[in-house]
Amino acid sequence: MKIYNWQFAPNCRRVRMFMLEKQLDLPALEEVIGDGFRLRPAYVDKWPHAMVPMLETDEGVRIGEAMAICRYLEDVYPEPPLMGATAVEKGLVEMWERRAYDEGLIGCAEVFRNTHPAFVDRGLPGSLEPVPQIPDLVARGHGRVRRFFQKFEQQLAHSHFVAGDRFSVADITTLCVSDFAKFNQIDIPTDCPAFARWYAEVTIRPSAQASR
Ligand SMILES: N[C@@H](CCC(=O)N[C@@H](CS)C(=O)NCC(=O)O)C(=O)O
Repeated sequence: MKIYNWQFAPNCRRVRMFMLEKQLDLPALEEVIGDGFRLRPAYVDKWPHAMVPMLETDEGVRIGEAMAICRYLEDVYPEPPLMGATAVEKGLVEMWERRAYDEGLIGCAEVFRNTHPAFVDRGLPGSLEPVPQIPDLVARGHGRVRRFFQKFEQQLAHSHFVAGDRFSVADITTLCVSDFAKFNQIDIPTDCPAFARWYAEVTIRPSAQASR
């Protein structure tokens, strides 16, 4: 098994942290970022979706999309379950993971991709043609991330982990969002004490440290 990786990228970290929580040794990681934070042409030729992460099985099957990769790994390595053990848990984990991604990670990506000078013509990932930055999306991204923190604060005020009593992939995505927000100079808001309690606990997990 091999994973095509960009060490900085939050979506790649989601997969690395997932594997580390499963106590799996990370497989071969091929770093596919070249000059100017651009994917190497050889990788784009191989994977025209032009995004990471991508997992390649020993049989040569290629799976993109972080959660699709995690789903595959969960089936092959079921213990410990990170996507829910019961039907209800599975539904709740998927709901919270999706919210963390849509509302948190995409909000941060709006800020990052529409401000960083290396992404001037790369407002969206995965496009082989230029996509200009849109400055108005920066304020929209900030609003999205603010609402993400507020929503997750309400959840974490009465739930130990994001999707309930058990650590799950929803916590992994939420941690990756939190650190991506920090990279964009967006801290956990001071009126989110439950989120800060959760972050302090999850960020010291060995998987969180080793996946950085
Ligand atoms: N929906 C995809 C998103 C993947 C994605 O956006 N990957 C970014 C890195 S975090 C990427 O490949 N960027 C390449 C680029 O900017 O050229 C997933 O969940 O895996």
